[in-house]
Amino acid sequence: MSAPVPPPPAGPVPYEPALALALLADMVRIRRMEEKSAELYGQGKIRGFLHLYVGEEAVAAGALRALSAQDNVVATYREHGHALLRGMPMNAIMAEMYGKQEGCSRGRGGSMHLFDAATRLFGGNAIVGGGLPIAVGLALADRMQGHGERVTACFFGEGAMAEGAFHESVNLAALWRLPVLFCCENNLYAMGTALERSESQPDLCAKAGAYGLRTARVDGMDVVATHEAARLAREQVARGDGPWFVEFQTYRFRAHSMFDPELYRDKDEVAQWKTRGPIHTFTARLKAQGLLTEEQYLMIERAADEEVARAVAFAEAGTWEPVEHLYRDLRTRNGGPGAA
Ligand SMILES: Cc1ncc(C[n+]2csc(CCOP(=O)(O)OP(=O)(O)O)c2C)c(N)n1
Ligand SMILES: [Mg+2]
Repeated sequence: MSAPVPPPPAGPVPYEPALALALLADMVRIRRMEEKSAELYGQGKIRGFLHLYVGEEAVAAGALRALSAQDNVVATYREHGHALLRGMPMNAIMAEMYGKQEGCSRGRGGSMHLFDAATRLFGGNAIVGGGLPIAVGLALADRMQGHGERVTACFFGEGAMAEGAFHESVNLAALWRLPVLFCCENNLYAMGTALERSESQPDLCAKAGAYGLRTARVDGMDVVATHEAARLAREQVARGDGPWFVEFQTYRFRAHSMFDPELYRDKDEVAQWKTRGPIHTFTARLKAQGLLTEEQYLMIERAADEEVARAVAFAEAGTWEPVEHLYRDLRTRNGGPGAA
């Protein structure tokens, strides 16, 4: 029951070479880190859950480059790319995925719980829709504390829009005109459930618009489109005009997680979407315009591979948290630290 796949993104890239190459490098860094993560998972080095973003890189790359360093970011369990582009060192991400104490959450969270107060990344969240009320709370706190210019960008899958948390969150955000940029990563599936099997209103902008949010729908495989949409929406949110909802229409090229036989979609559909891949289509456009040479592309890839190799070495050399730390961070009933 799959819908026709649109043609690949094309056309001139309206950017100076520096921005164009930075967007490309952002996507390549995510792709290479995640391809390595999949390999490490196969070797049993990374365990637990692992949800890859392969195919969706143009969303994080375009949107995050539209934010200021002071903005808040809230993401899902498919958040390695968001963490990386937000500025979390790849070493800390890889060590966290290994479960080593040098990871950003001391190895206690793993892949789904990347968190970094320094770069204002408020997770990573294993709960579908769990980030939405957190984003609204952050935006409300900013309003109350007088951080008028700050925007909270909240990334979530289209599957979260069938959750109660979505309705409660967008309702309050719209009612109180809070500075939230709702970024829906619509990859058409929530695990094995296609959008039209779970949504009575499959037009997601209409659904968000019903709460009074301003909305935009954009090709999530085209990093120019994602960047432009996010930039315009962020500007308006920062002006105090209330929340925006941007639907990024994207596709994941790999399984939902590492345990998914993918029985719910045709191989043909996946192959067709791969022709829309955000990295190779953007590369071809840049080359056609004379903004990128093959040599430059290879340098970007090599730099990403070297960064990945360093991160893996860092994680390998990392250490396990000692067992005496078992009660660290636990709170007792009276609110004090747990007995060690
Ligand atoms: C509250 C809740 N319900 C169910 C799950 C199990 N679950 C994990 S991922 C997922 C699919 C979510 O799909 P979507 O929001 O579209 O994000 P995507 O994985 O496609 O990026 C589900 C149902 C969960 N983690 N949390
Ligand atoms: Mg989805």
